[in-house]
Amino acid sequence: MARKVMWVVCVVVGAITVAGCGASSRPKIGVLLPEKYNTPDGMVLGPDGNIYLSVPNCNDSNYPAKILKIDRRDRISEVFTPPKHPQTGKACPLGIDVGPDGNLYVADNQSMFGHNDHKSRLLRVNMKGGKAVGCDVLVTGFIQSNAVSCHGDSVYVTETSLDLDADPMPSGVYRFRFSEFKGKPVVLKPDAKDKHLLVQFLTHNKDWRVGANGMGIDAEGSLYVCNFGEAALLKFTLDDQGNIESHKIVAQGRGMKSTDGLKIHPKTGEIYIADFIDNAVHKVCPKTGQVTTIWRNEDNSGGIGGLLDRPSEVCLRGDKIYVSNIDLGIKGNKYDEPHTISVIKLK
Ligand SMILES: [Ca+2]
Ligand SMILES: [Ca+2]
Repeated sequence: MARKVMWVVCVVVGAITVAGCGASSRPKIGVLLPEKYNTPDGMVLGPDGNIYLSVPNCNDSNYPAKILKIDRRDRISEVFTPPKHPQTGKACPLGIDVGPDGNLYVADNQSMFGHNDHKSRLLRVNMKGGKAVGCDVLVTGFIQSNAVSCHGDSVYVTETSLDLDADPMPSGVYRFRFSEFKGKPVVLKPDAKDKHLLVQFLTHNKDWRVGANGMGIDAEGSLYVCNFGEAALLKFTLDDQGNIESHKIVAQGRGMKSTDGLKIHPKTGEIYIADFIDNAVHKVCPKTGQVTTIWRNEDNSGGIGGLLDRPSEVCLRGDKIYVSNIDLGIKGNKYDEPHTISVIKLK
């Protein structure tokens, strides 16, 4: 049944900003990546205690994209080589999550290789006994599939642009029931007309035309989504039928210049966000919208010594925040060595 897509225009809840970088928050290199894993991005903590890491290698695609794991001692090993798109010859894994079936659900964002013509996909890497045993294409037809979150009977995928020519630019979140993934892939209708589109919203930033990005779902089932170009964190609640019930901007700006990948702390509910533009990691209180900047450093740090170098994703494990430095060579940043996952101690 066709769903009425909810358009959202939000009002910011009251909030104050606390910016500050305590010396003890200084990041270190958690994982030093070799050249063959030159572009780290999406991460998720698996139930086995390993962090699963997407490595799209879009900075130097002489090396194939990989899914790696980072074990409890921060050692890396290969899990899977995602299949190349049959038309583009590239795979570009970004957002990743572990489904209730133990498989990895991975966005394959072809726009990172310049393909903005509905070629992006959602993949499922089938896992057995901790090893990848195959891969299925679940959904095709995204322009820029990005973050992936599994919750309940569904998988949610952010679409970073629904119309690259529109200004302001719409983006949104698609939802698919796991029960739909039988046989052939789901093929999305273009022009934001597909029934799986759950919600859409706008990005006005003309310099950074980047919309829905990082995403997470809290214990109550509320959906948190980053609107990158608006430097905003949005919250949506869903009713029993899975329709959008309420929406608000939890925080916008207030020390954040962009909102990229996010993770929700499983105990405190606080939301950790990678700020790609500002080489920063922030913590947002979901109740008050207070933004605490945990770390920020200047551009062109290179990533030396663990400094942030265009961070795109965070992941929480134990008392550490892991930060992927995607290091895209755009808008003032040079793609350079070292290639790193930074680690910041949680206070
Ligand atoms: Ca750099
Ligand atoms: Ca670097």
